Amino acid sequence: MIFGKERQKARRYAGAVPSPDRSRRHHPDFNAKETRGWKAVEAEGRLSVDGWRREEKWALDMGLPGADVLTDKSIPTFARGELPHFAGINTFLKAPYVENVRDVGKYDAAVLGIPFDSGTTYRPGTRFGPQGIRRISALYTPYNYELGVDLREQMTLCDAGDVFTIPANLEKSFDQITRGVSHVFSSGALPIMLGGDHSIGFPCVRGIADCTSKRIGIIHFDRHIDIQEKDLDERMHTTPWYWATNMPNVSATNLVQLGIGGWQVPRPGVQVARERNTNVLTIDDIEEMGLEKTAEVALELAWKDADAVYISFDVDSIDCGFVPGTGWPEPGGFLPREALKILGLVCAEGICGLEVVEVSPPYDTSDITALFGARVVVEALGSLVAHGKMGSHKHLIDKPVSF
Ligand SMILES: [Mn+2]
Repeated sequence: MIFGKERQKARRYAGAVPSPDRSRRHHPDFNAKETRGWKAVEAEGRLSVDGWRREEKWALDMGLPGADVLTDKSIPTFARGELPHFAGINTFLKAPYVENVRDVGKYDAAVLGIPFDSGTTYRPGTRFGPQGIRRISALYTPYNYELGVDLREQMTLCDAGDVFTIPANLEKSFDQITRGVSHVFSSGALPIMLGGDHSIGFPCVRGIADCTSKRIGIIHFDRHIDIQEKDLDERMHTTPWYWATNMPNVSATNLVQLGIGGWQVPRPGVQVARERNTNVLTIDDIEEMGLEKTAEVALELAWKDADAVYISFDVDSIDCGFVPGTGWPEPGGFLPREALKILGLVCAEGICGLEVVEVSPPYDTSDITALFGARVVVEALGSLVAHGKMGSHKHLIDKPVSF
């Protein structure tokens, strides 16, 4: 440690003054406190590169070796795998497309699109959500710096494609969605759903709840309460939790609703939340409590006498300045980094499924809403991997379905 005048002097020559023990430090303050930034640099060195090398080898095999003039001999003639980010046929994160959906259980997690917007009560367009999220997910590498995880090295992910929804019929679509989610969940792969409007919350949770006798809690990020019985005479995107919490193993007292508030919360939904005793935290509650405490409280309530937790992430929980491409934009929600922080913390305990809903590419600007949707998925996967919880849902499957 250096103090007083010596420290001042060292500061002036920061960058030129090697630290006593760690010569790569750029600033003497790094010696006093190990920064997360540096810890992450070190953590990368402990990650395997085997999956990456395997992918390069596969790419050369599938895409033919590149032209002789190239010095990088890992580049194929036809783009295969991660690179270049602007090329290729997009699945989510360029994960393998599982054409035969019976093979989905060979993977730790499976992304499935639910292109459905017939439950919208204002702006439509979320039927293009899965395509929008997949396309912009090509920006991402499978590696996260702060977490020190590499999904390609530490888990297997596939893209099962989209559920065949029926645009003119909510009920037929719900049954199709439940069947698709049940199939994936029963296979052992963790189901990750790309919506779609929020009406899919009910059939998605039902798809999991049908395959288990265990009890499921829900952590719900939203500006809207989404628990009225009907809207416009149908089970629209304002209603999923009314129907989900009617199921015997999905209790409303394990429903934790984060970020609810503003001028778009229908009173019929508030009445049901009160009757059923759900757990609602506003943005002000969360700000006062802090992000860590919020996650702690959410976990405590969602897991109380429950065996698993499902995450439902509505992108409109974020301040509408960050998510223009959504069905019911509302100012005053989360900052993106706040919601991502809470999401990572709650996923650290393990989840039985995740949905990201209400991404509407036709209303989006520069793909930023779709990008945030993709980020929600990778953030959840990263947290599961970092905390050793990938696969923790498998013990729940005691009533698997087969079609
Ligand atoms: Mn919403």
